[in-house]
Amino acid sequence: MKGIGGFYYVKTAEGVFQAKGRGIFKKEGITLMVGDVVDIEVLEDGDAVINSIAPRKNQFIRPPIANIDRFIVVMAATKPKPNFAIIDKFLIMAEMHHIEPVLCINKIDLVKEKKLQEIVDIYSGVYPVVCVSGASGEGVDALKPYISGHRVAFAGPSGVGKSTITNQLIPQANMETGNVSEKTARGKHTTRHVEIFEAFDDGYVFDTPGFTSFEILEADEENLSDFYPEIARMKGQCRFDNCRHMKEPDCRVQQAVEAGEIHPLRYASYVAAMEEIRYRKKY
Ligand SMILES: Nc1nc2c(ncn2[C@@H]2O[C@H](COP(=O)(O)OP(=O)(O)O)[C@@H](O)[C@H]2O)c(=O)[nH]1
Ligand SMILES: [Mg+2]
Ligand SMILES: [Zn+2]
Repeated sequence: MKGIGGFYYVKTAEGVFQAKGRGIFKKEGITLMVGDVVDIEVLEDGDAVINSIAPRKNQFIRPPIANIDRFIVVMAATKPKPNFAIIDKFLIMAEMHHIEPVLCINKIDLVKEKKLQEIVDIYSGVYPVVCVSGASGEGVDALKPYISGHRVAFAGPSGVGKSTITNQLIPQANMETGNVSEKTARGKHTTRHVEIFEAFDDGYVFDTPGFTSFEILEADEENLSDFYPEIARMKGQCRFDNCRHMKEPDCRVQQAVEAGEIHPLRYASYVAAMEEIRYRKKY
């Protein structure tokens, strides 16, 4: 549940135990992470020793957490203006780590219905989309089913309202909100630890400032399309087996864009990511 000062707090059916990792973990360079599923042995004094760590579904270094199974990718309808390239990178990151994403469009109080619908339309055929106002709390209940029974992390650019929404859903999380710049936030939180909160209905939410950035896109030319569900669906339907859906003839994906089956902005995001990968390879 939490790691602080060399101690780990392990939740069990019999309550929470304060535990230390076995010495061997350190020797072997194994770091325990919040989110880990572990075996413990309770000692006479009531403390415990962590004997083993179950294989992880996924793990992240920054923040250091393991076993996320859902991302709530938050964007703002405006303020800041949507950056679709960045949103799509969070979605790609989710796909790569076998994390189910939900897209949450926040600050709906600041835009007209039509403008909101335009954003929803980009993603609605691909991912669940939930529209909320973290400020007023409108719509946030619709996120609850995506948290129940899951290990959830919020992801998205800074300033979009991740902390505000978390506080609406889990008041005890008490996240800092507002214009805390990265730097002051870090200065204030030099002793800040990572923690996971019990939400409701066996749901857990990682208390992190949120994934605001991502590791460099780890995708490559061959697998990029696997991380766009609407493109992945068309696998094997192009003329060439190794079609990258860029300028190849008889490409099912390019046809789908023209026919309006794939949203042009999502395709543009795919093309931009592919170009980034190719550029990286060259230099
Ligand atoms: N108008 C409006 N402002 C919001 C909403 N949600 C959050 N904010 C404001 O947006 C700013 C950034 O929110 P915060 O939760 O700190 O964003 P984070 O960086 O993603 O955690 C704060 O000033 C919030 O008060 C919303 O639904 N509507
Ligand atoms: Mg925040
Ligand atoms: Zn193709």
